[in-house]
Amino acid sequence: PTAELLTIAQTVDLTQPEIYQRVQENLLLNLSFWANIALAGGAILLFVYLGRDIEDPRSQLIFVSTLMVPLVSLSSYLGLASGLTISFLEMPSGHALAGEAVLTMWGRYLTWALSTPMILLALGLLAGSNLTKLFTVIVMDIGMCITGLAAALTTSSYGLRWVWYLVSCAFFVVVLYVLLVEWPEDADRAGTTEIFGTLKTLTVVLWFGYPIFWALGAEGFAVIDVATTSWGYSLLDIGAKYVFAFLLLRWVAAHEGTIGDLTTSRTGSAAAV
Ligand code: RET
Repeated sequence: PTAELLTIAQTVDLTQPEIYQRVQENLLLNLSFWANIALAGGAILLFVYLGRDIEDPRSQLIFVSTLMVPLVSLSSYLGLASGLTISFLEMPSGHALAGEAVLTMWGRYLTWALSTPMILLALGLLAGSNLTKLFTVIVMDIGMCITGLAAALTTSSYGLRWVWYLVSCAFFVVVLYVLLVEWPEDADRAGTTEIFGTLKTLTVVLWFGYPIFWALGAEGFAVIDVATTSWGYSLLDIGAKYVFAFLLLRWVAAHEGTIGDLTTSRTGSAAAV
């Protein structure tokens, strides 16, 4: 059978060993999981090394938060590689693959709810955000991931899959607003404009790729196959997590003082945490 057929089944009642077997047989898909597991392992070691001498508590918090990203990622991809967080779901009528059981990597959407808030916490601390904005951006982001999960798991109605998708997009708009409008002003005051600007652009551009892949992949219009979609997400992950984290941590390690000053000079900011 071709790689495409391995991601489509006659029945949704596949056991975990059967799902695992199919992942094993789809070399491209399996490779996208293990490449990311290896990358996460390497990143964890590198980040611990980069952060070894940081003493300022706020800078340490940025480090811990950023370190959580590869830790969550490793667990997320392990869930997929083992077949634990993959299901075959029968697509509702109206969908391009209606009536067929399609491999759905729902573990991705679940673990984004844990990894993306860490990225935003680190960015917000860098920008000198207050607690209100931090809270807002993080809960909206979790809302985006969970409703994205709901979109992927809904099998009762094709239309409702897209309703969930739109709800998720609405949460995403709030995240974008804070990133593009609120935090740049805070970063100006905090003296972190340049690095914040770079990371903001990287984040906004790459994060847009996720809803696009969702819409084009098997969850949405099914114009690209499951393995290609999976590689798409994996490549976006590399930029949105690892390039992001590396640039951030390298900067923080070199400018601990700038972050530390925020703690003492700006009362009422998230420095309180
Ligand atoms: C979904 C589908 C529904 C609409 C929207 C989405 C956005 C997802 C995003 C994910 C970002 C993930 C990252 C992971 C790194 O660990 C859920 C795909 C708006 C923006 C950065």
